[in-house]
Amino acid sequence: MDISNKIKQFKKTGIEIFPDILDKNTCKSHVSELEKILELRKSKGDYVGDQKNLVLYNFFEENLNLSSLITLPLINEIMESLIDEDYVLISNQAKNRTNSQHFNVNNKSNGIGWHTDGRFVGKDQLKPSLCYTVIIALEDFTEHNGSTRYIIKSHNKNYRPKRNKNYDFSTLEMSAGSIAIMDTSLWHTAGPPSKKSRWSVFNMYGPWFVKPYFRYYDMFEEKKIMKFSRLLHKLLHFGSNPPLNQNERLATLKRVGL
Ligand SMILES: O=C(O)CCC(=O)C(=O)O
Ligand SMILES: [Fe+2]
Repeated sequence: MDISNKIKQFKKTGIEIFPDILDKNTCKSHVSELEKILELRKSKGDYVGDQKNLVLYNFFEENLNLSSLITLPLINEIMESLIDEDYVLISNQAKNRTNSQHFNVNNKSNGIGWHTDGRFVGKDQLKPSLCYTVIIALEDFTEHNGSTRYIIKSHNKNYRPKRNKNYDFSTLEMSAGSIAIMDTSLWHTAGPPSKKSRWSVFNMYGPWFVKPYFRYYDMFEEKKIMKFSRLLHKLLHFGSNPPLNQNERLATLKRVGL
């Protein structure tokens, strides 16, 4: 695969698919792990999204094996090229846009209606986009199972779409095991939910100085942190948390070491 050509293409369109990166059995086993985590979180009354949009933030918290979905070598290569080697994870969610039966939750969830995942200062969306969204299809994405809809090249605009307007759109179609990278300025929305399952992972990566959605530093016990790979450690901001004070260190980025 010619990654640099695909990245060039990505910069033009705002979205690019990398087909068949994970094998189907790996996808199936990840889906069954996610289903277990869903049941566990439901039984504890934890946040799991809503009836039409199941959302598991930090899905690797209960099962560190799932962190391989954060640290995939292909994603690493792409992010090092798009950002730099100090890039970090900004957010991560396993999502299933489906009509789920059997339980009743009235939470809020996100990603429904036209939006961007970009960052704004005043009314202007920052350009170039600071962050990139990676979508991993663990099940097929088709036009019949709530696949993400997007507007090609809309990442060049610096304002927000109207959430409920009828725009012409493309549907993100890819088979289980495929990955898409999306510019966070691209206009997109989840498709309408169906009975068919659509487990997937939405990770957002950005430069080291962008705040993560969660305080990973406080989320995990020391024992667990010791088990993190070097890459996961860096991605979860352990190398870029600000020091306690000026006596501990001056540089925010530990690698710089002042
Ligand atoms: O579920 C989807 O297809 C879209 C999700 C999304 O856009 C988001 O979480 O920001
Ligand atoms: Fe989004």
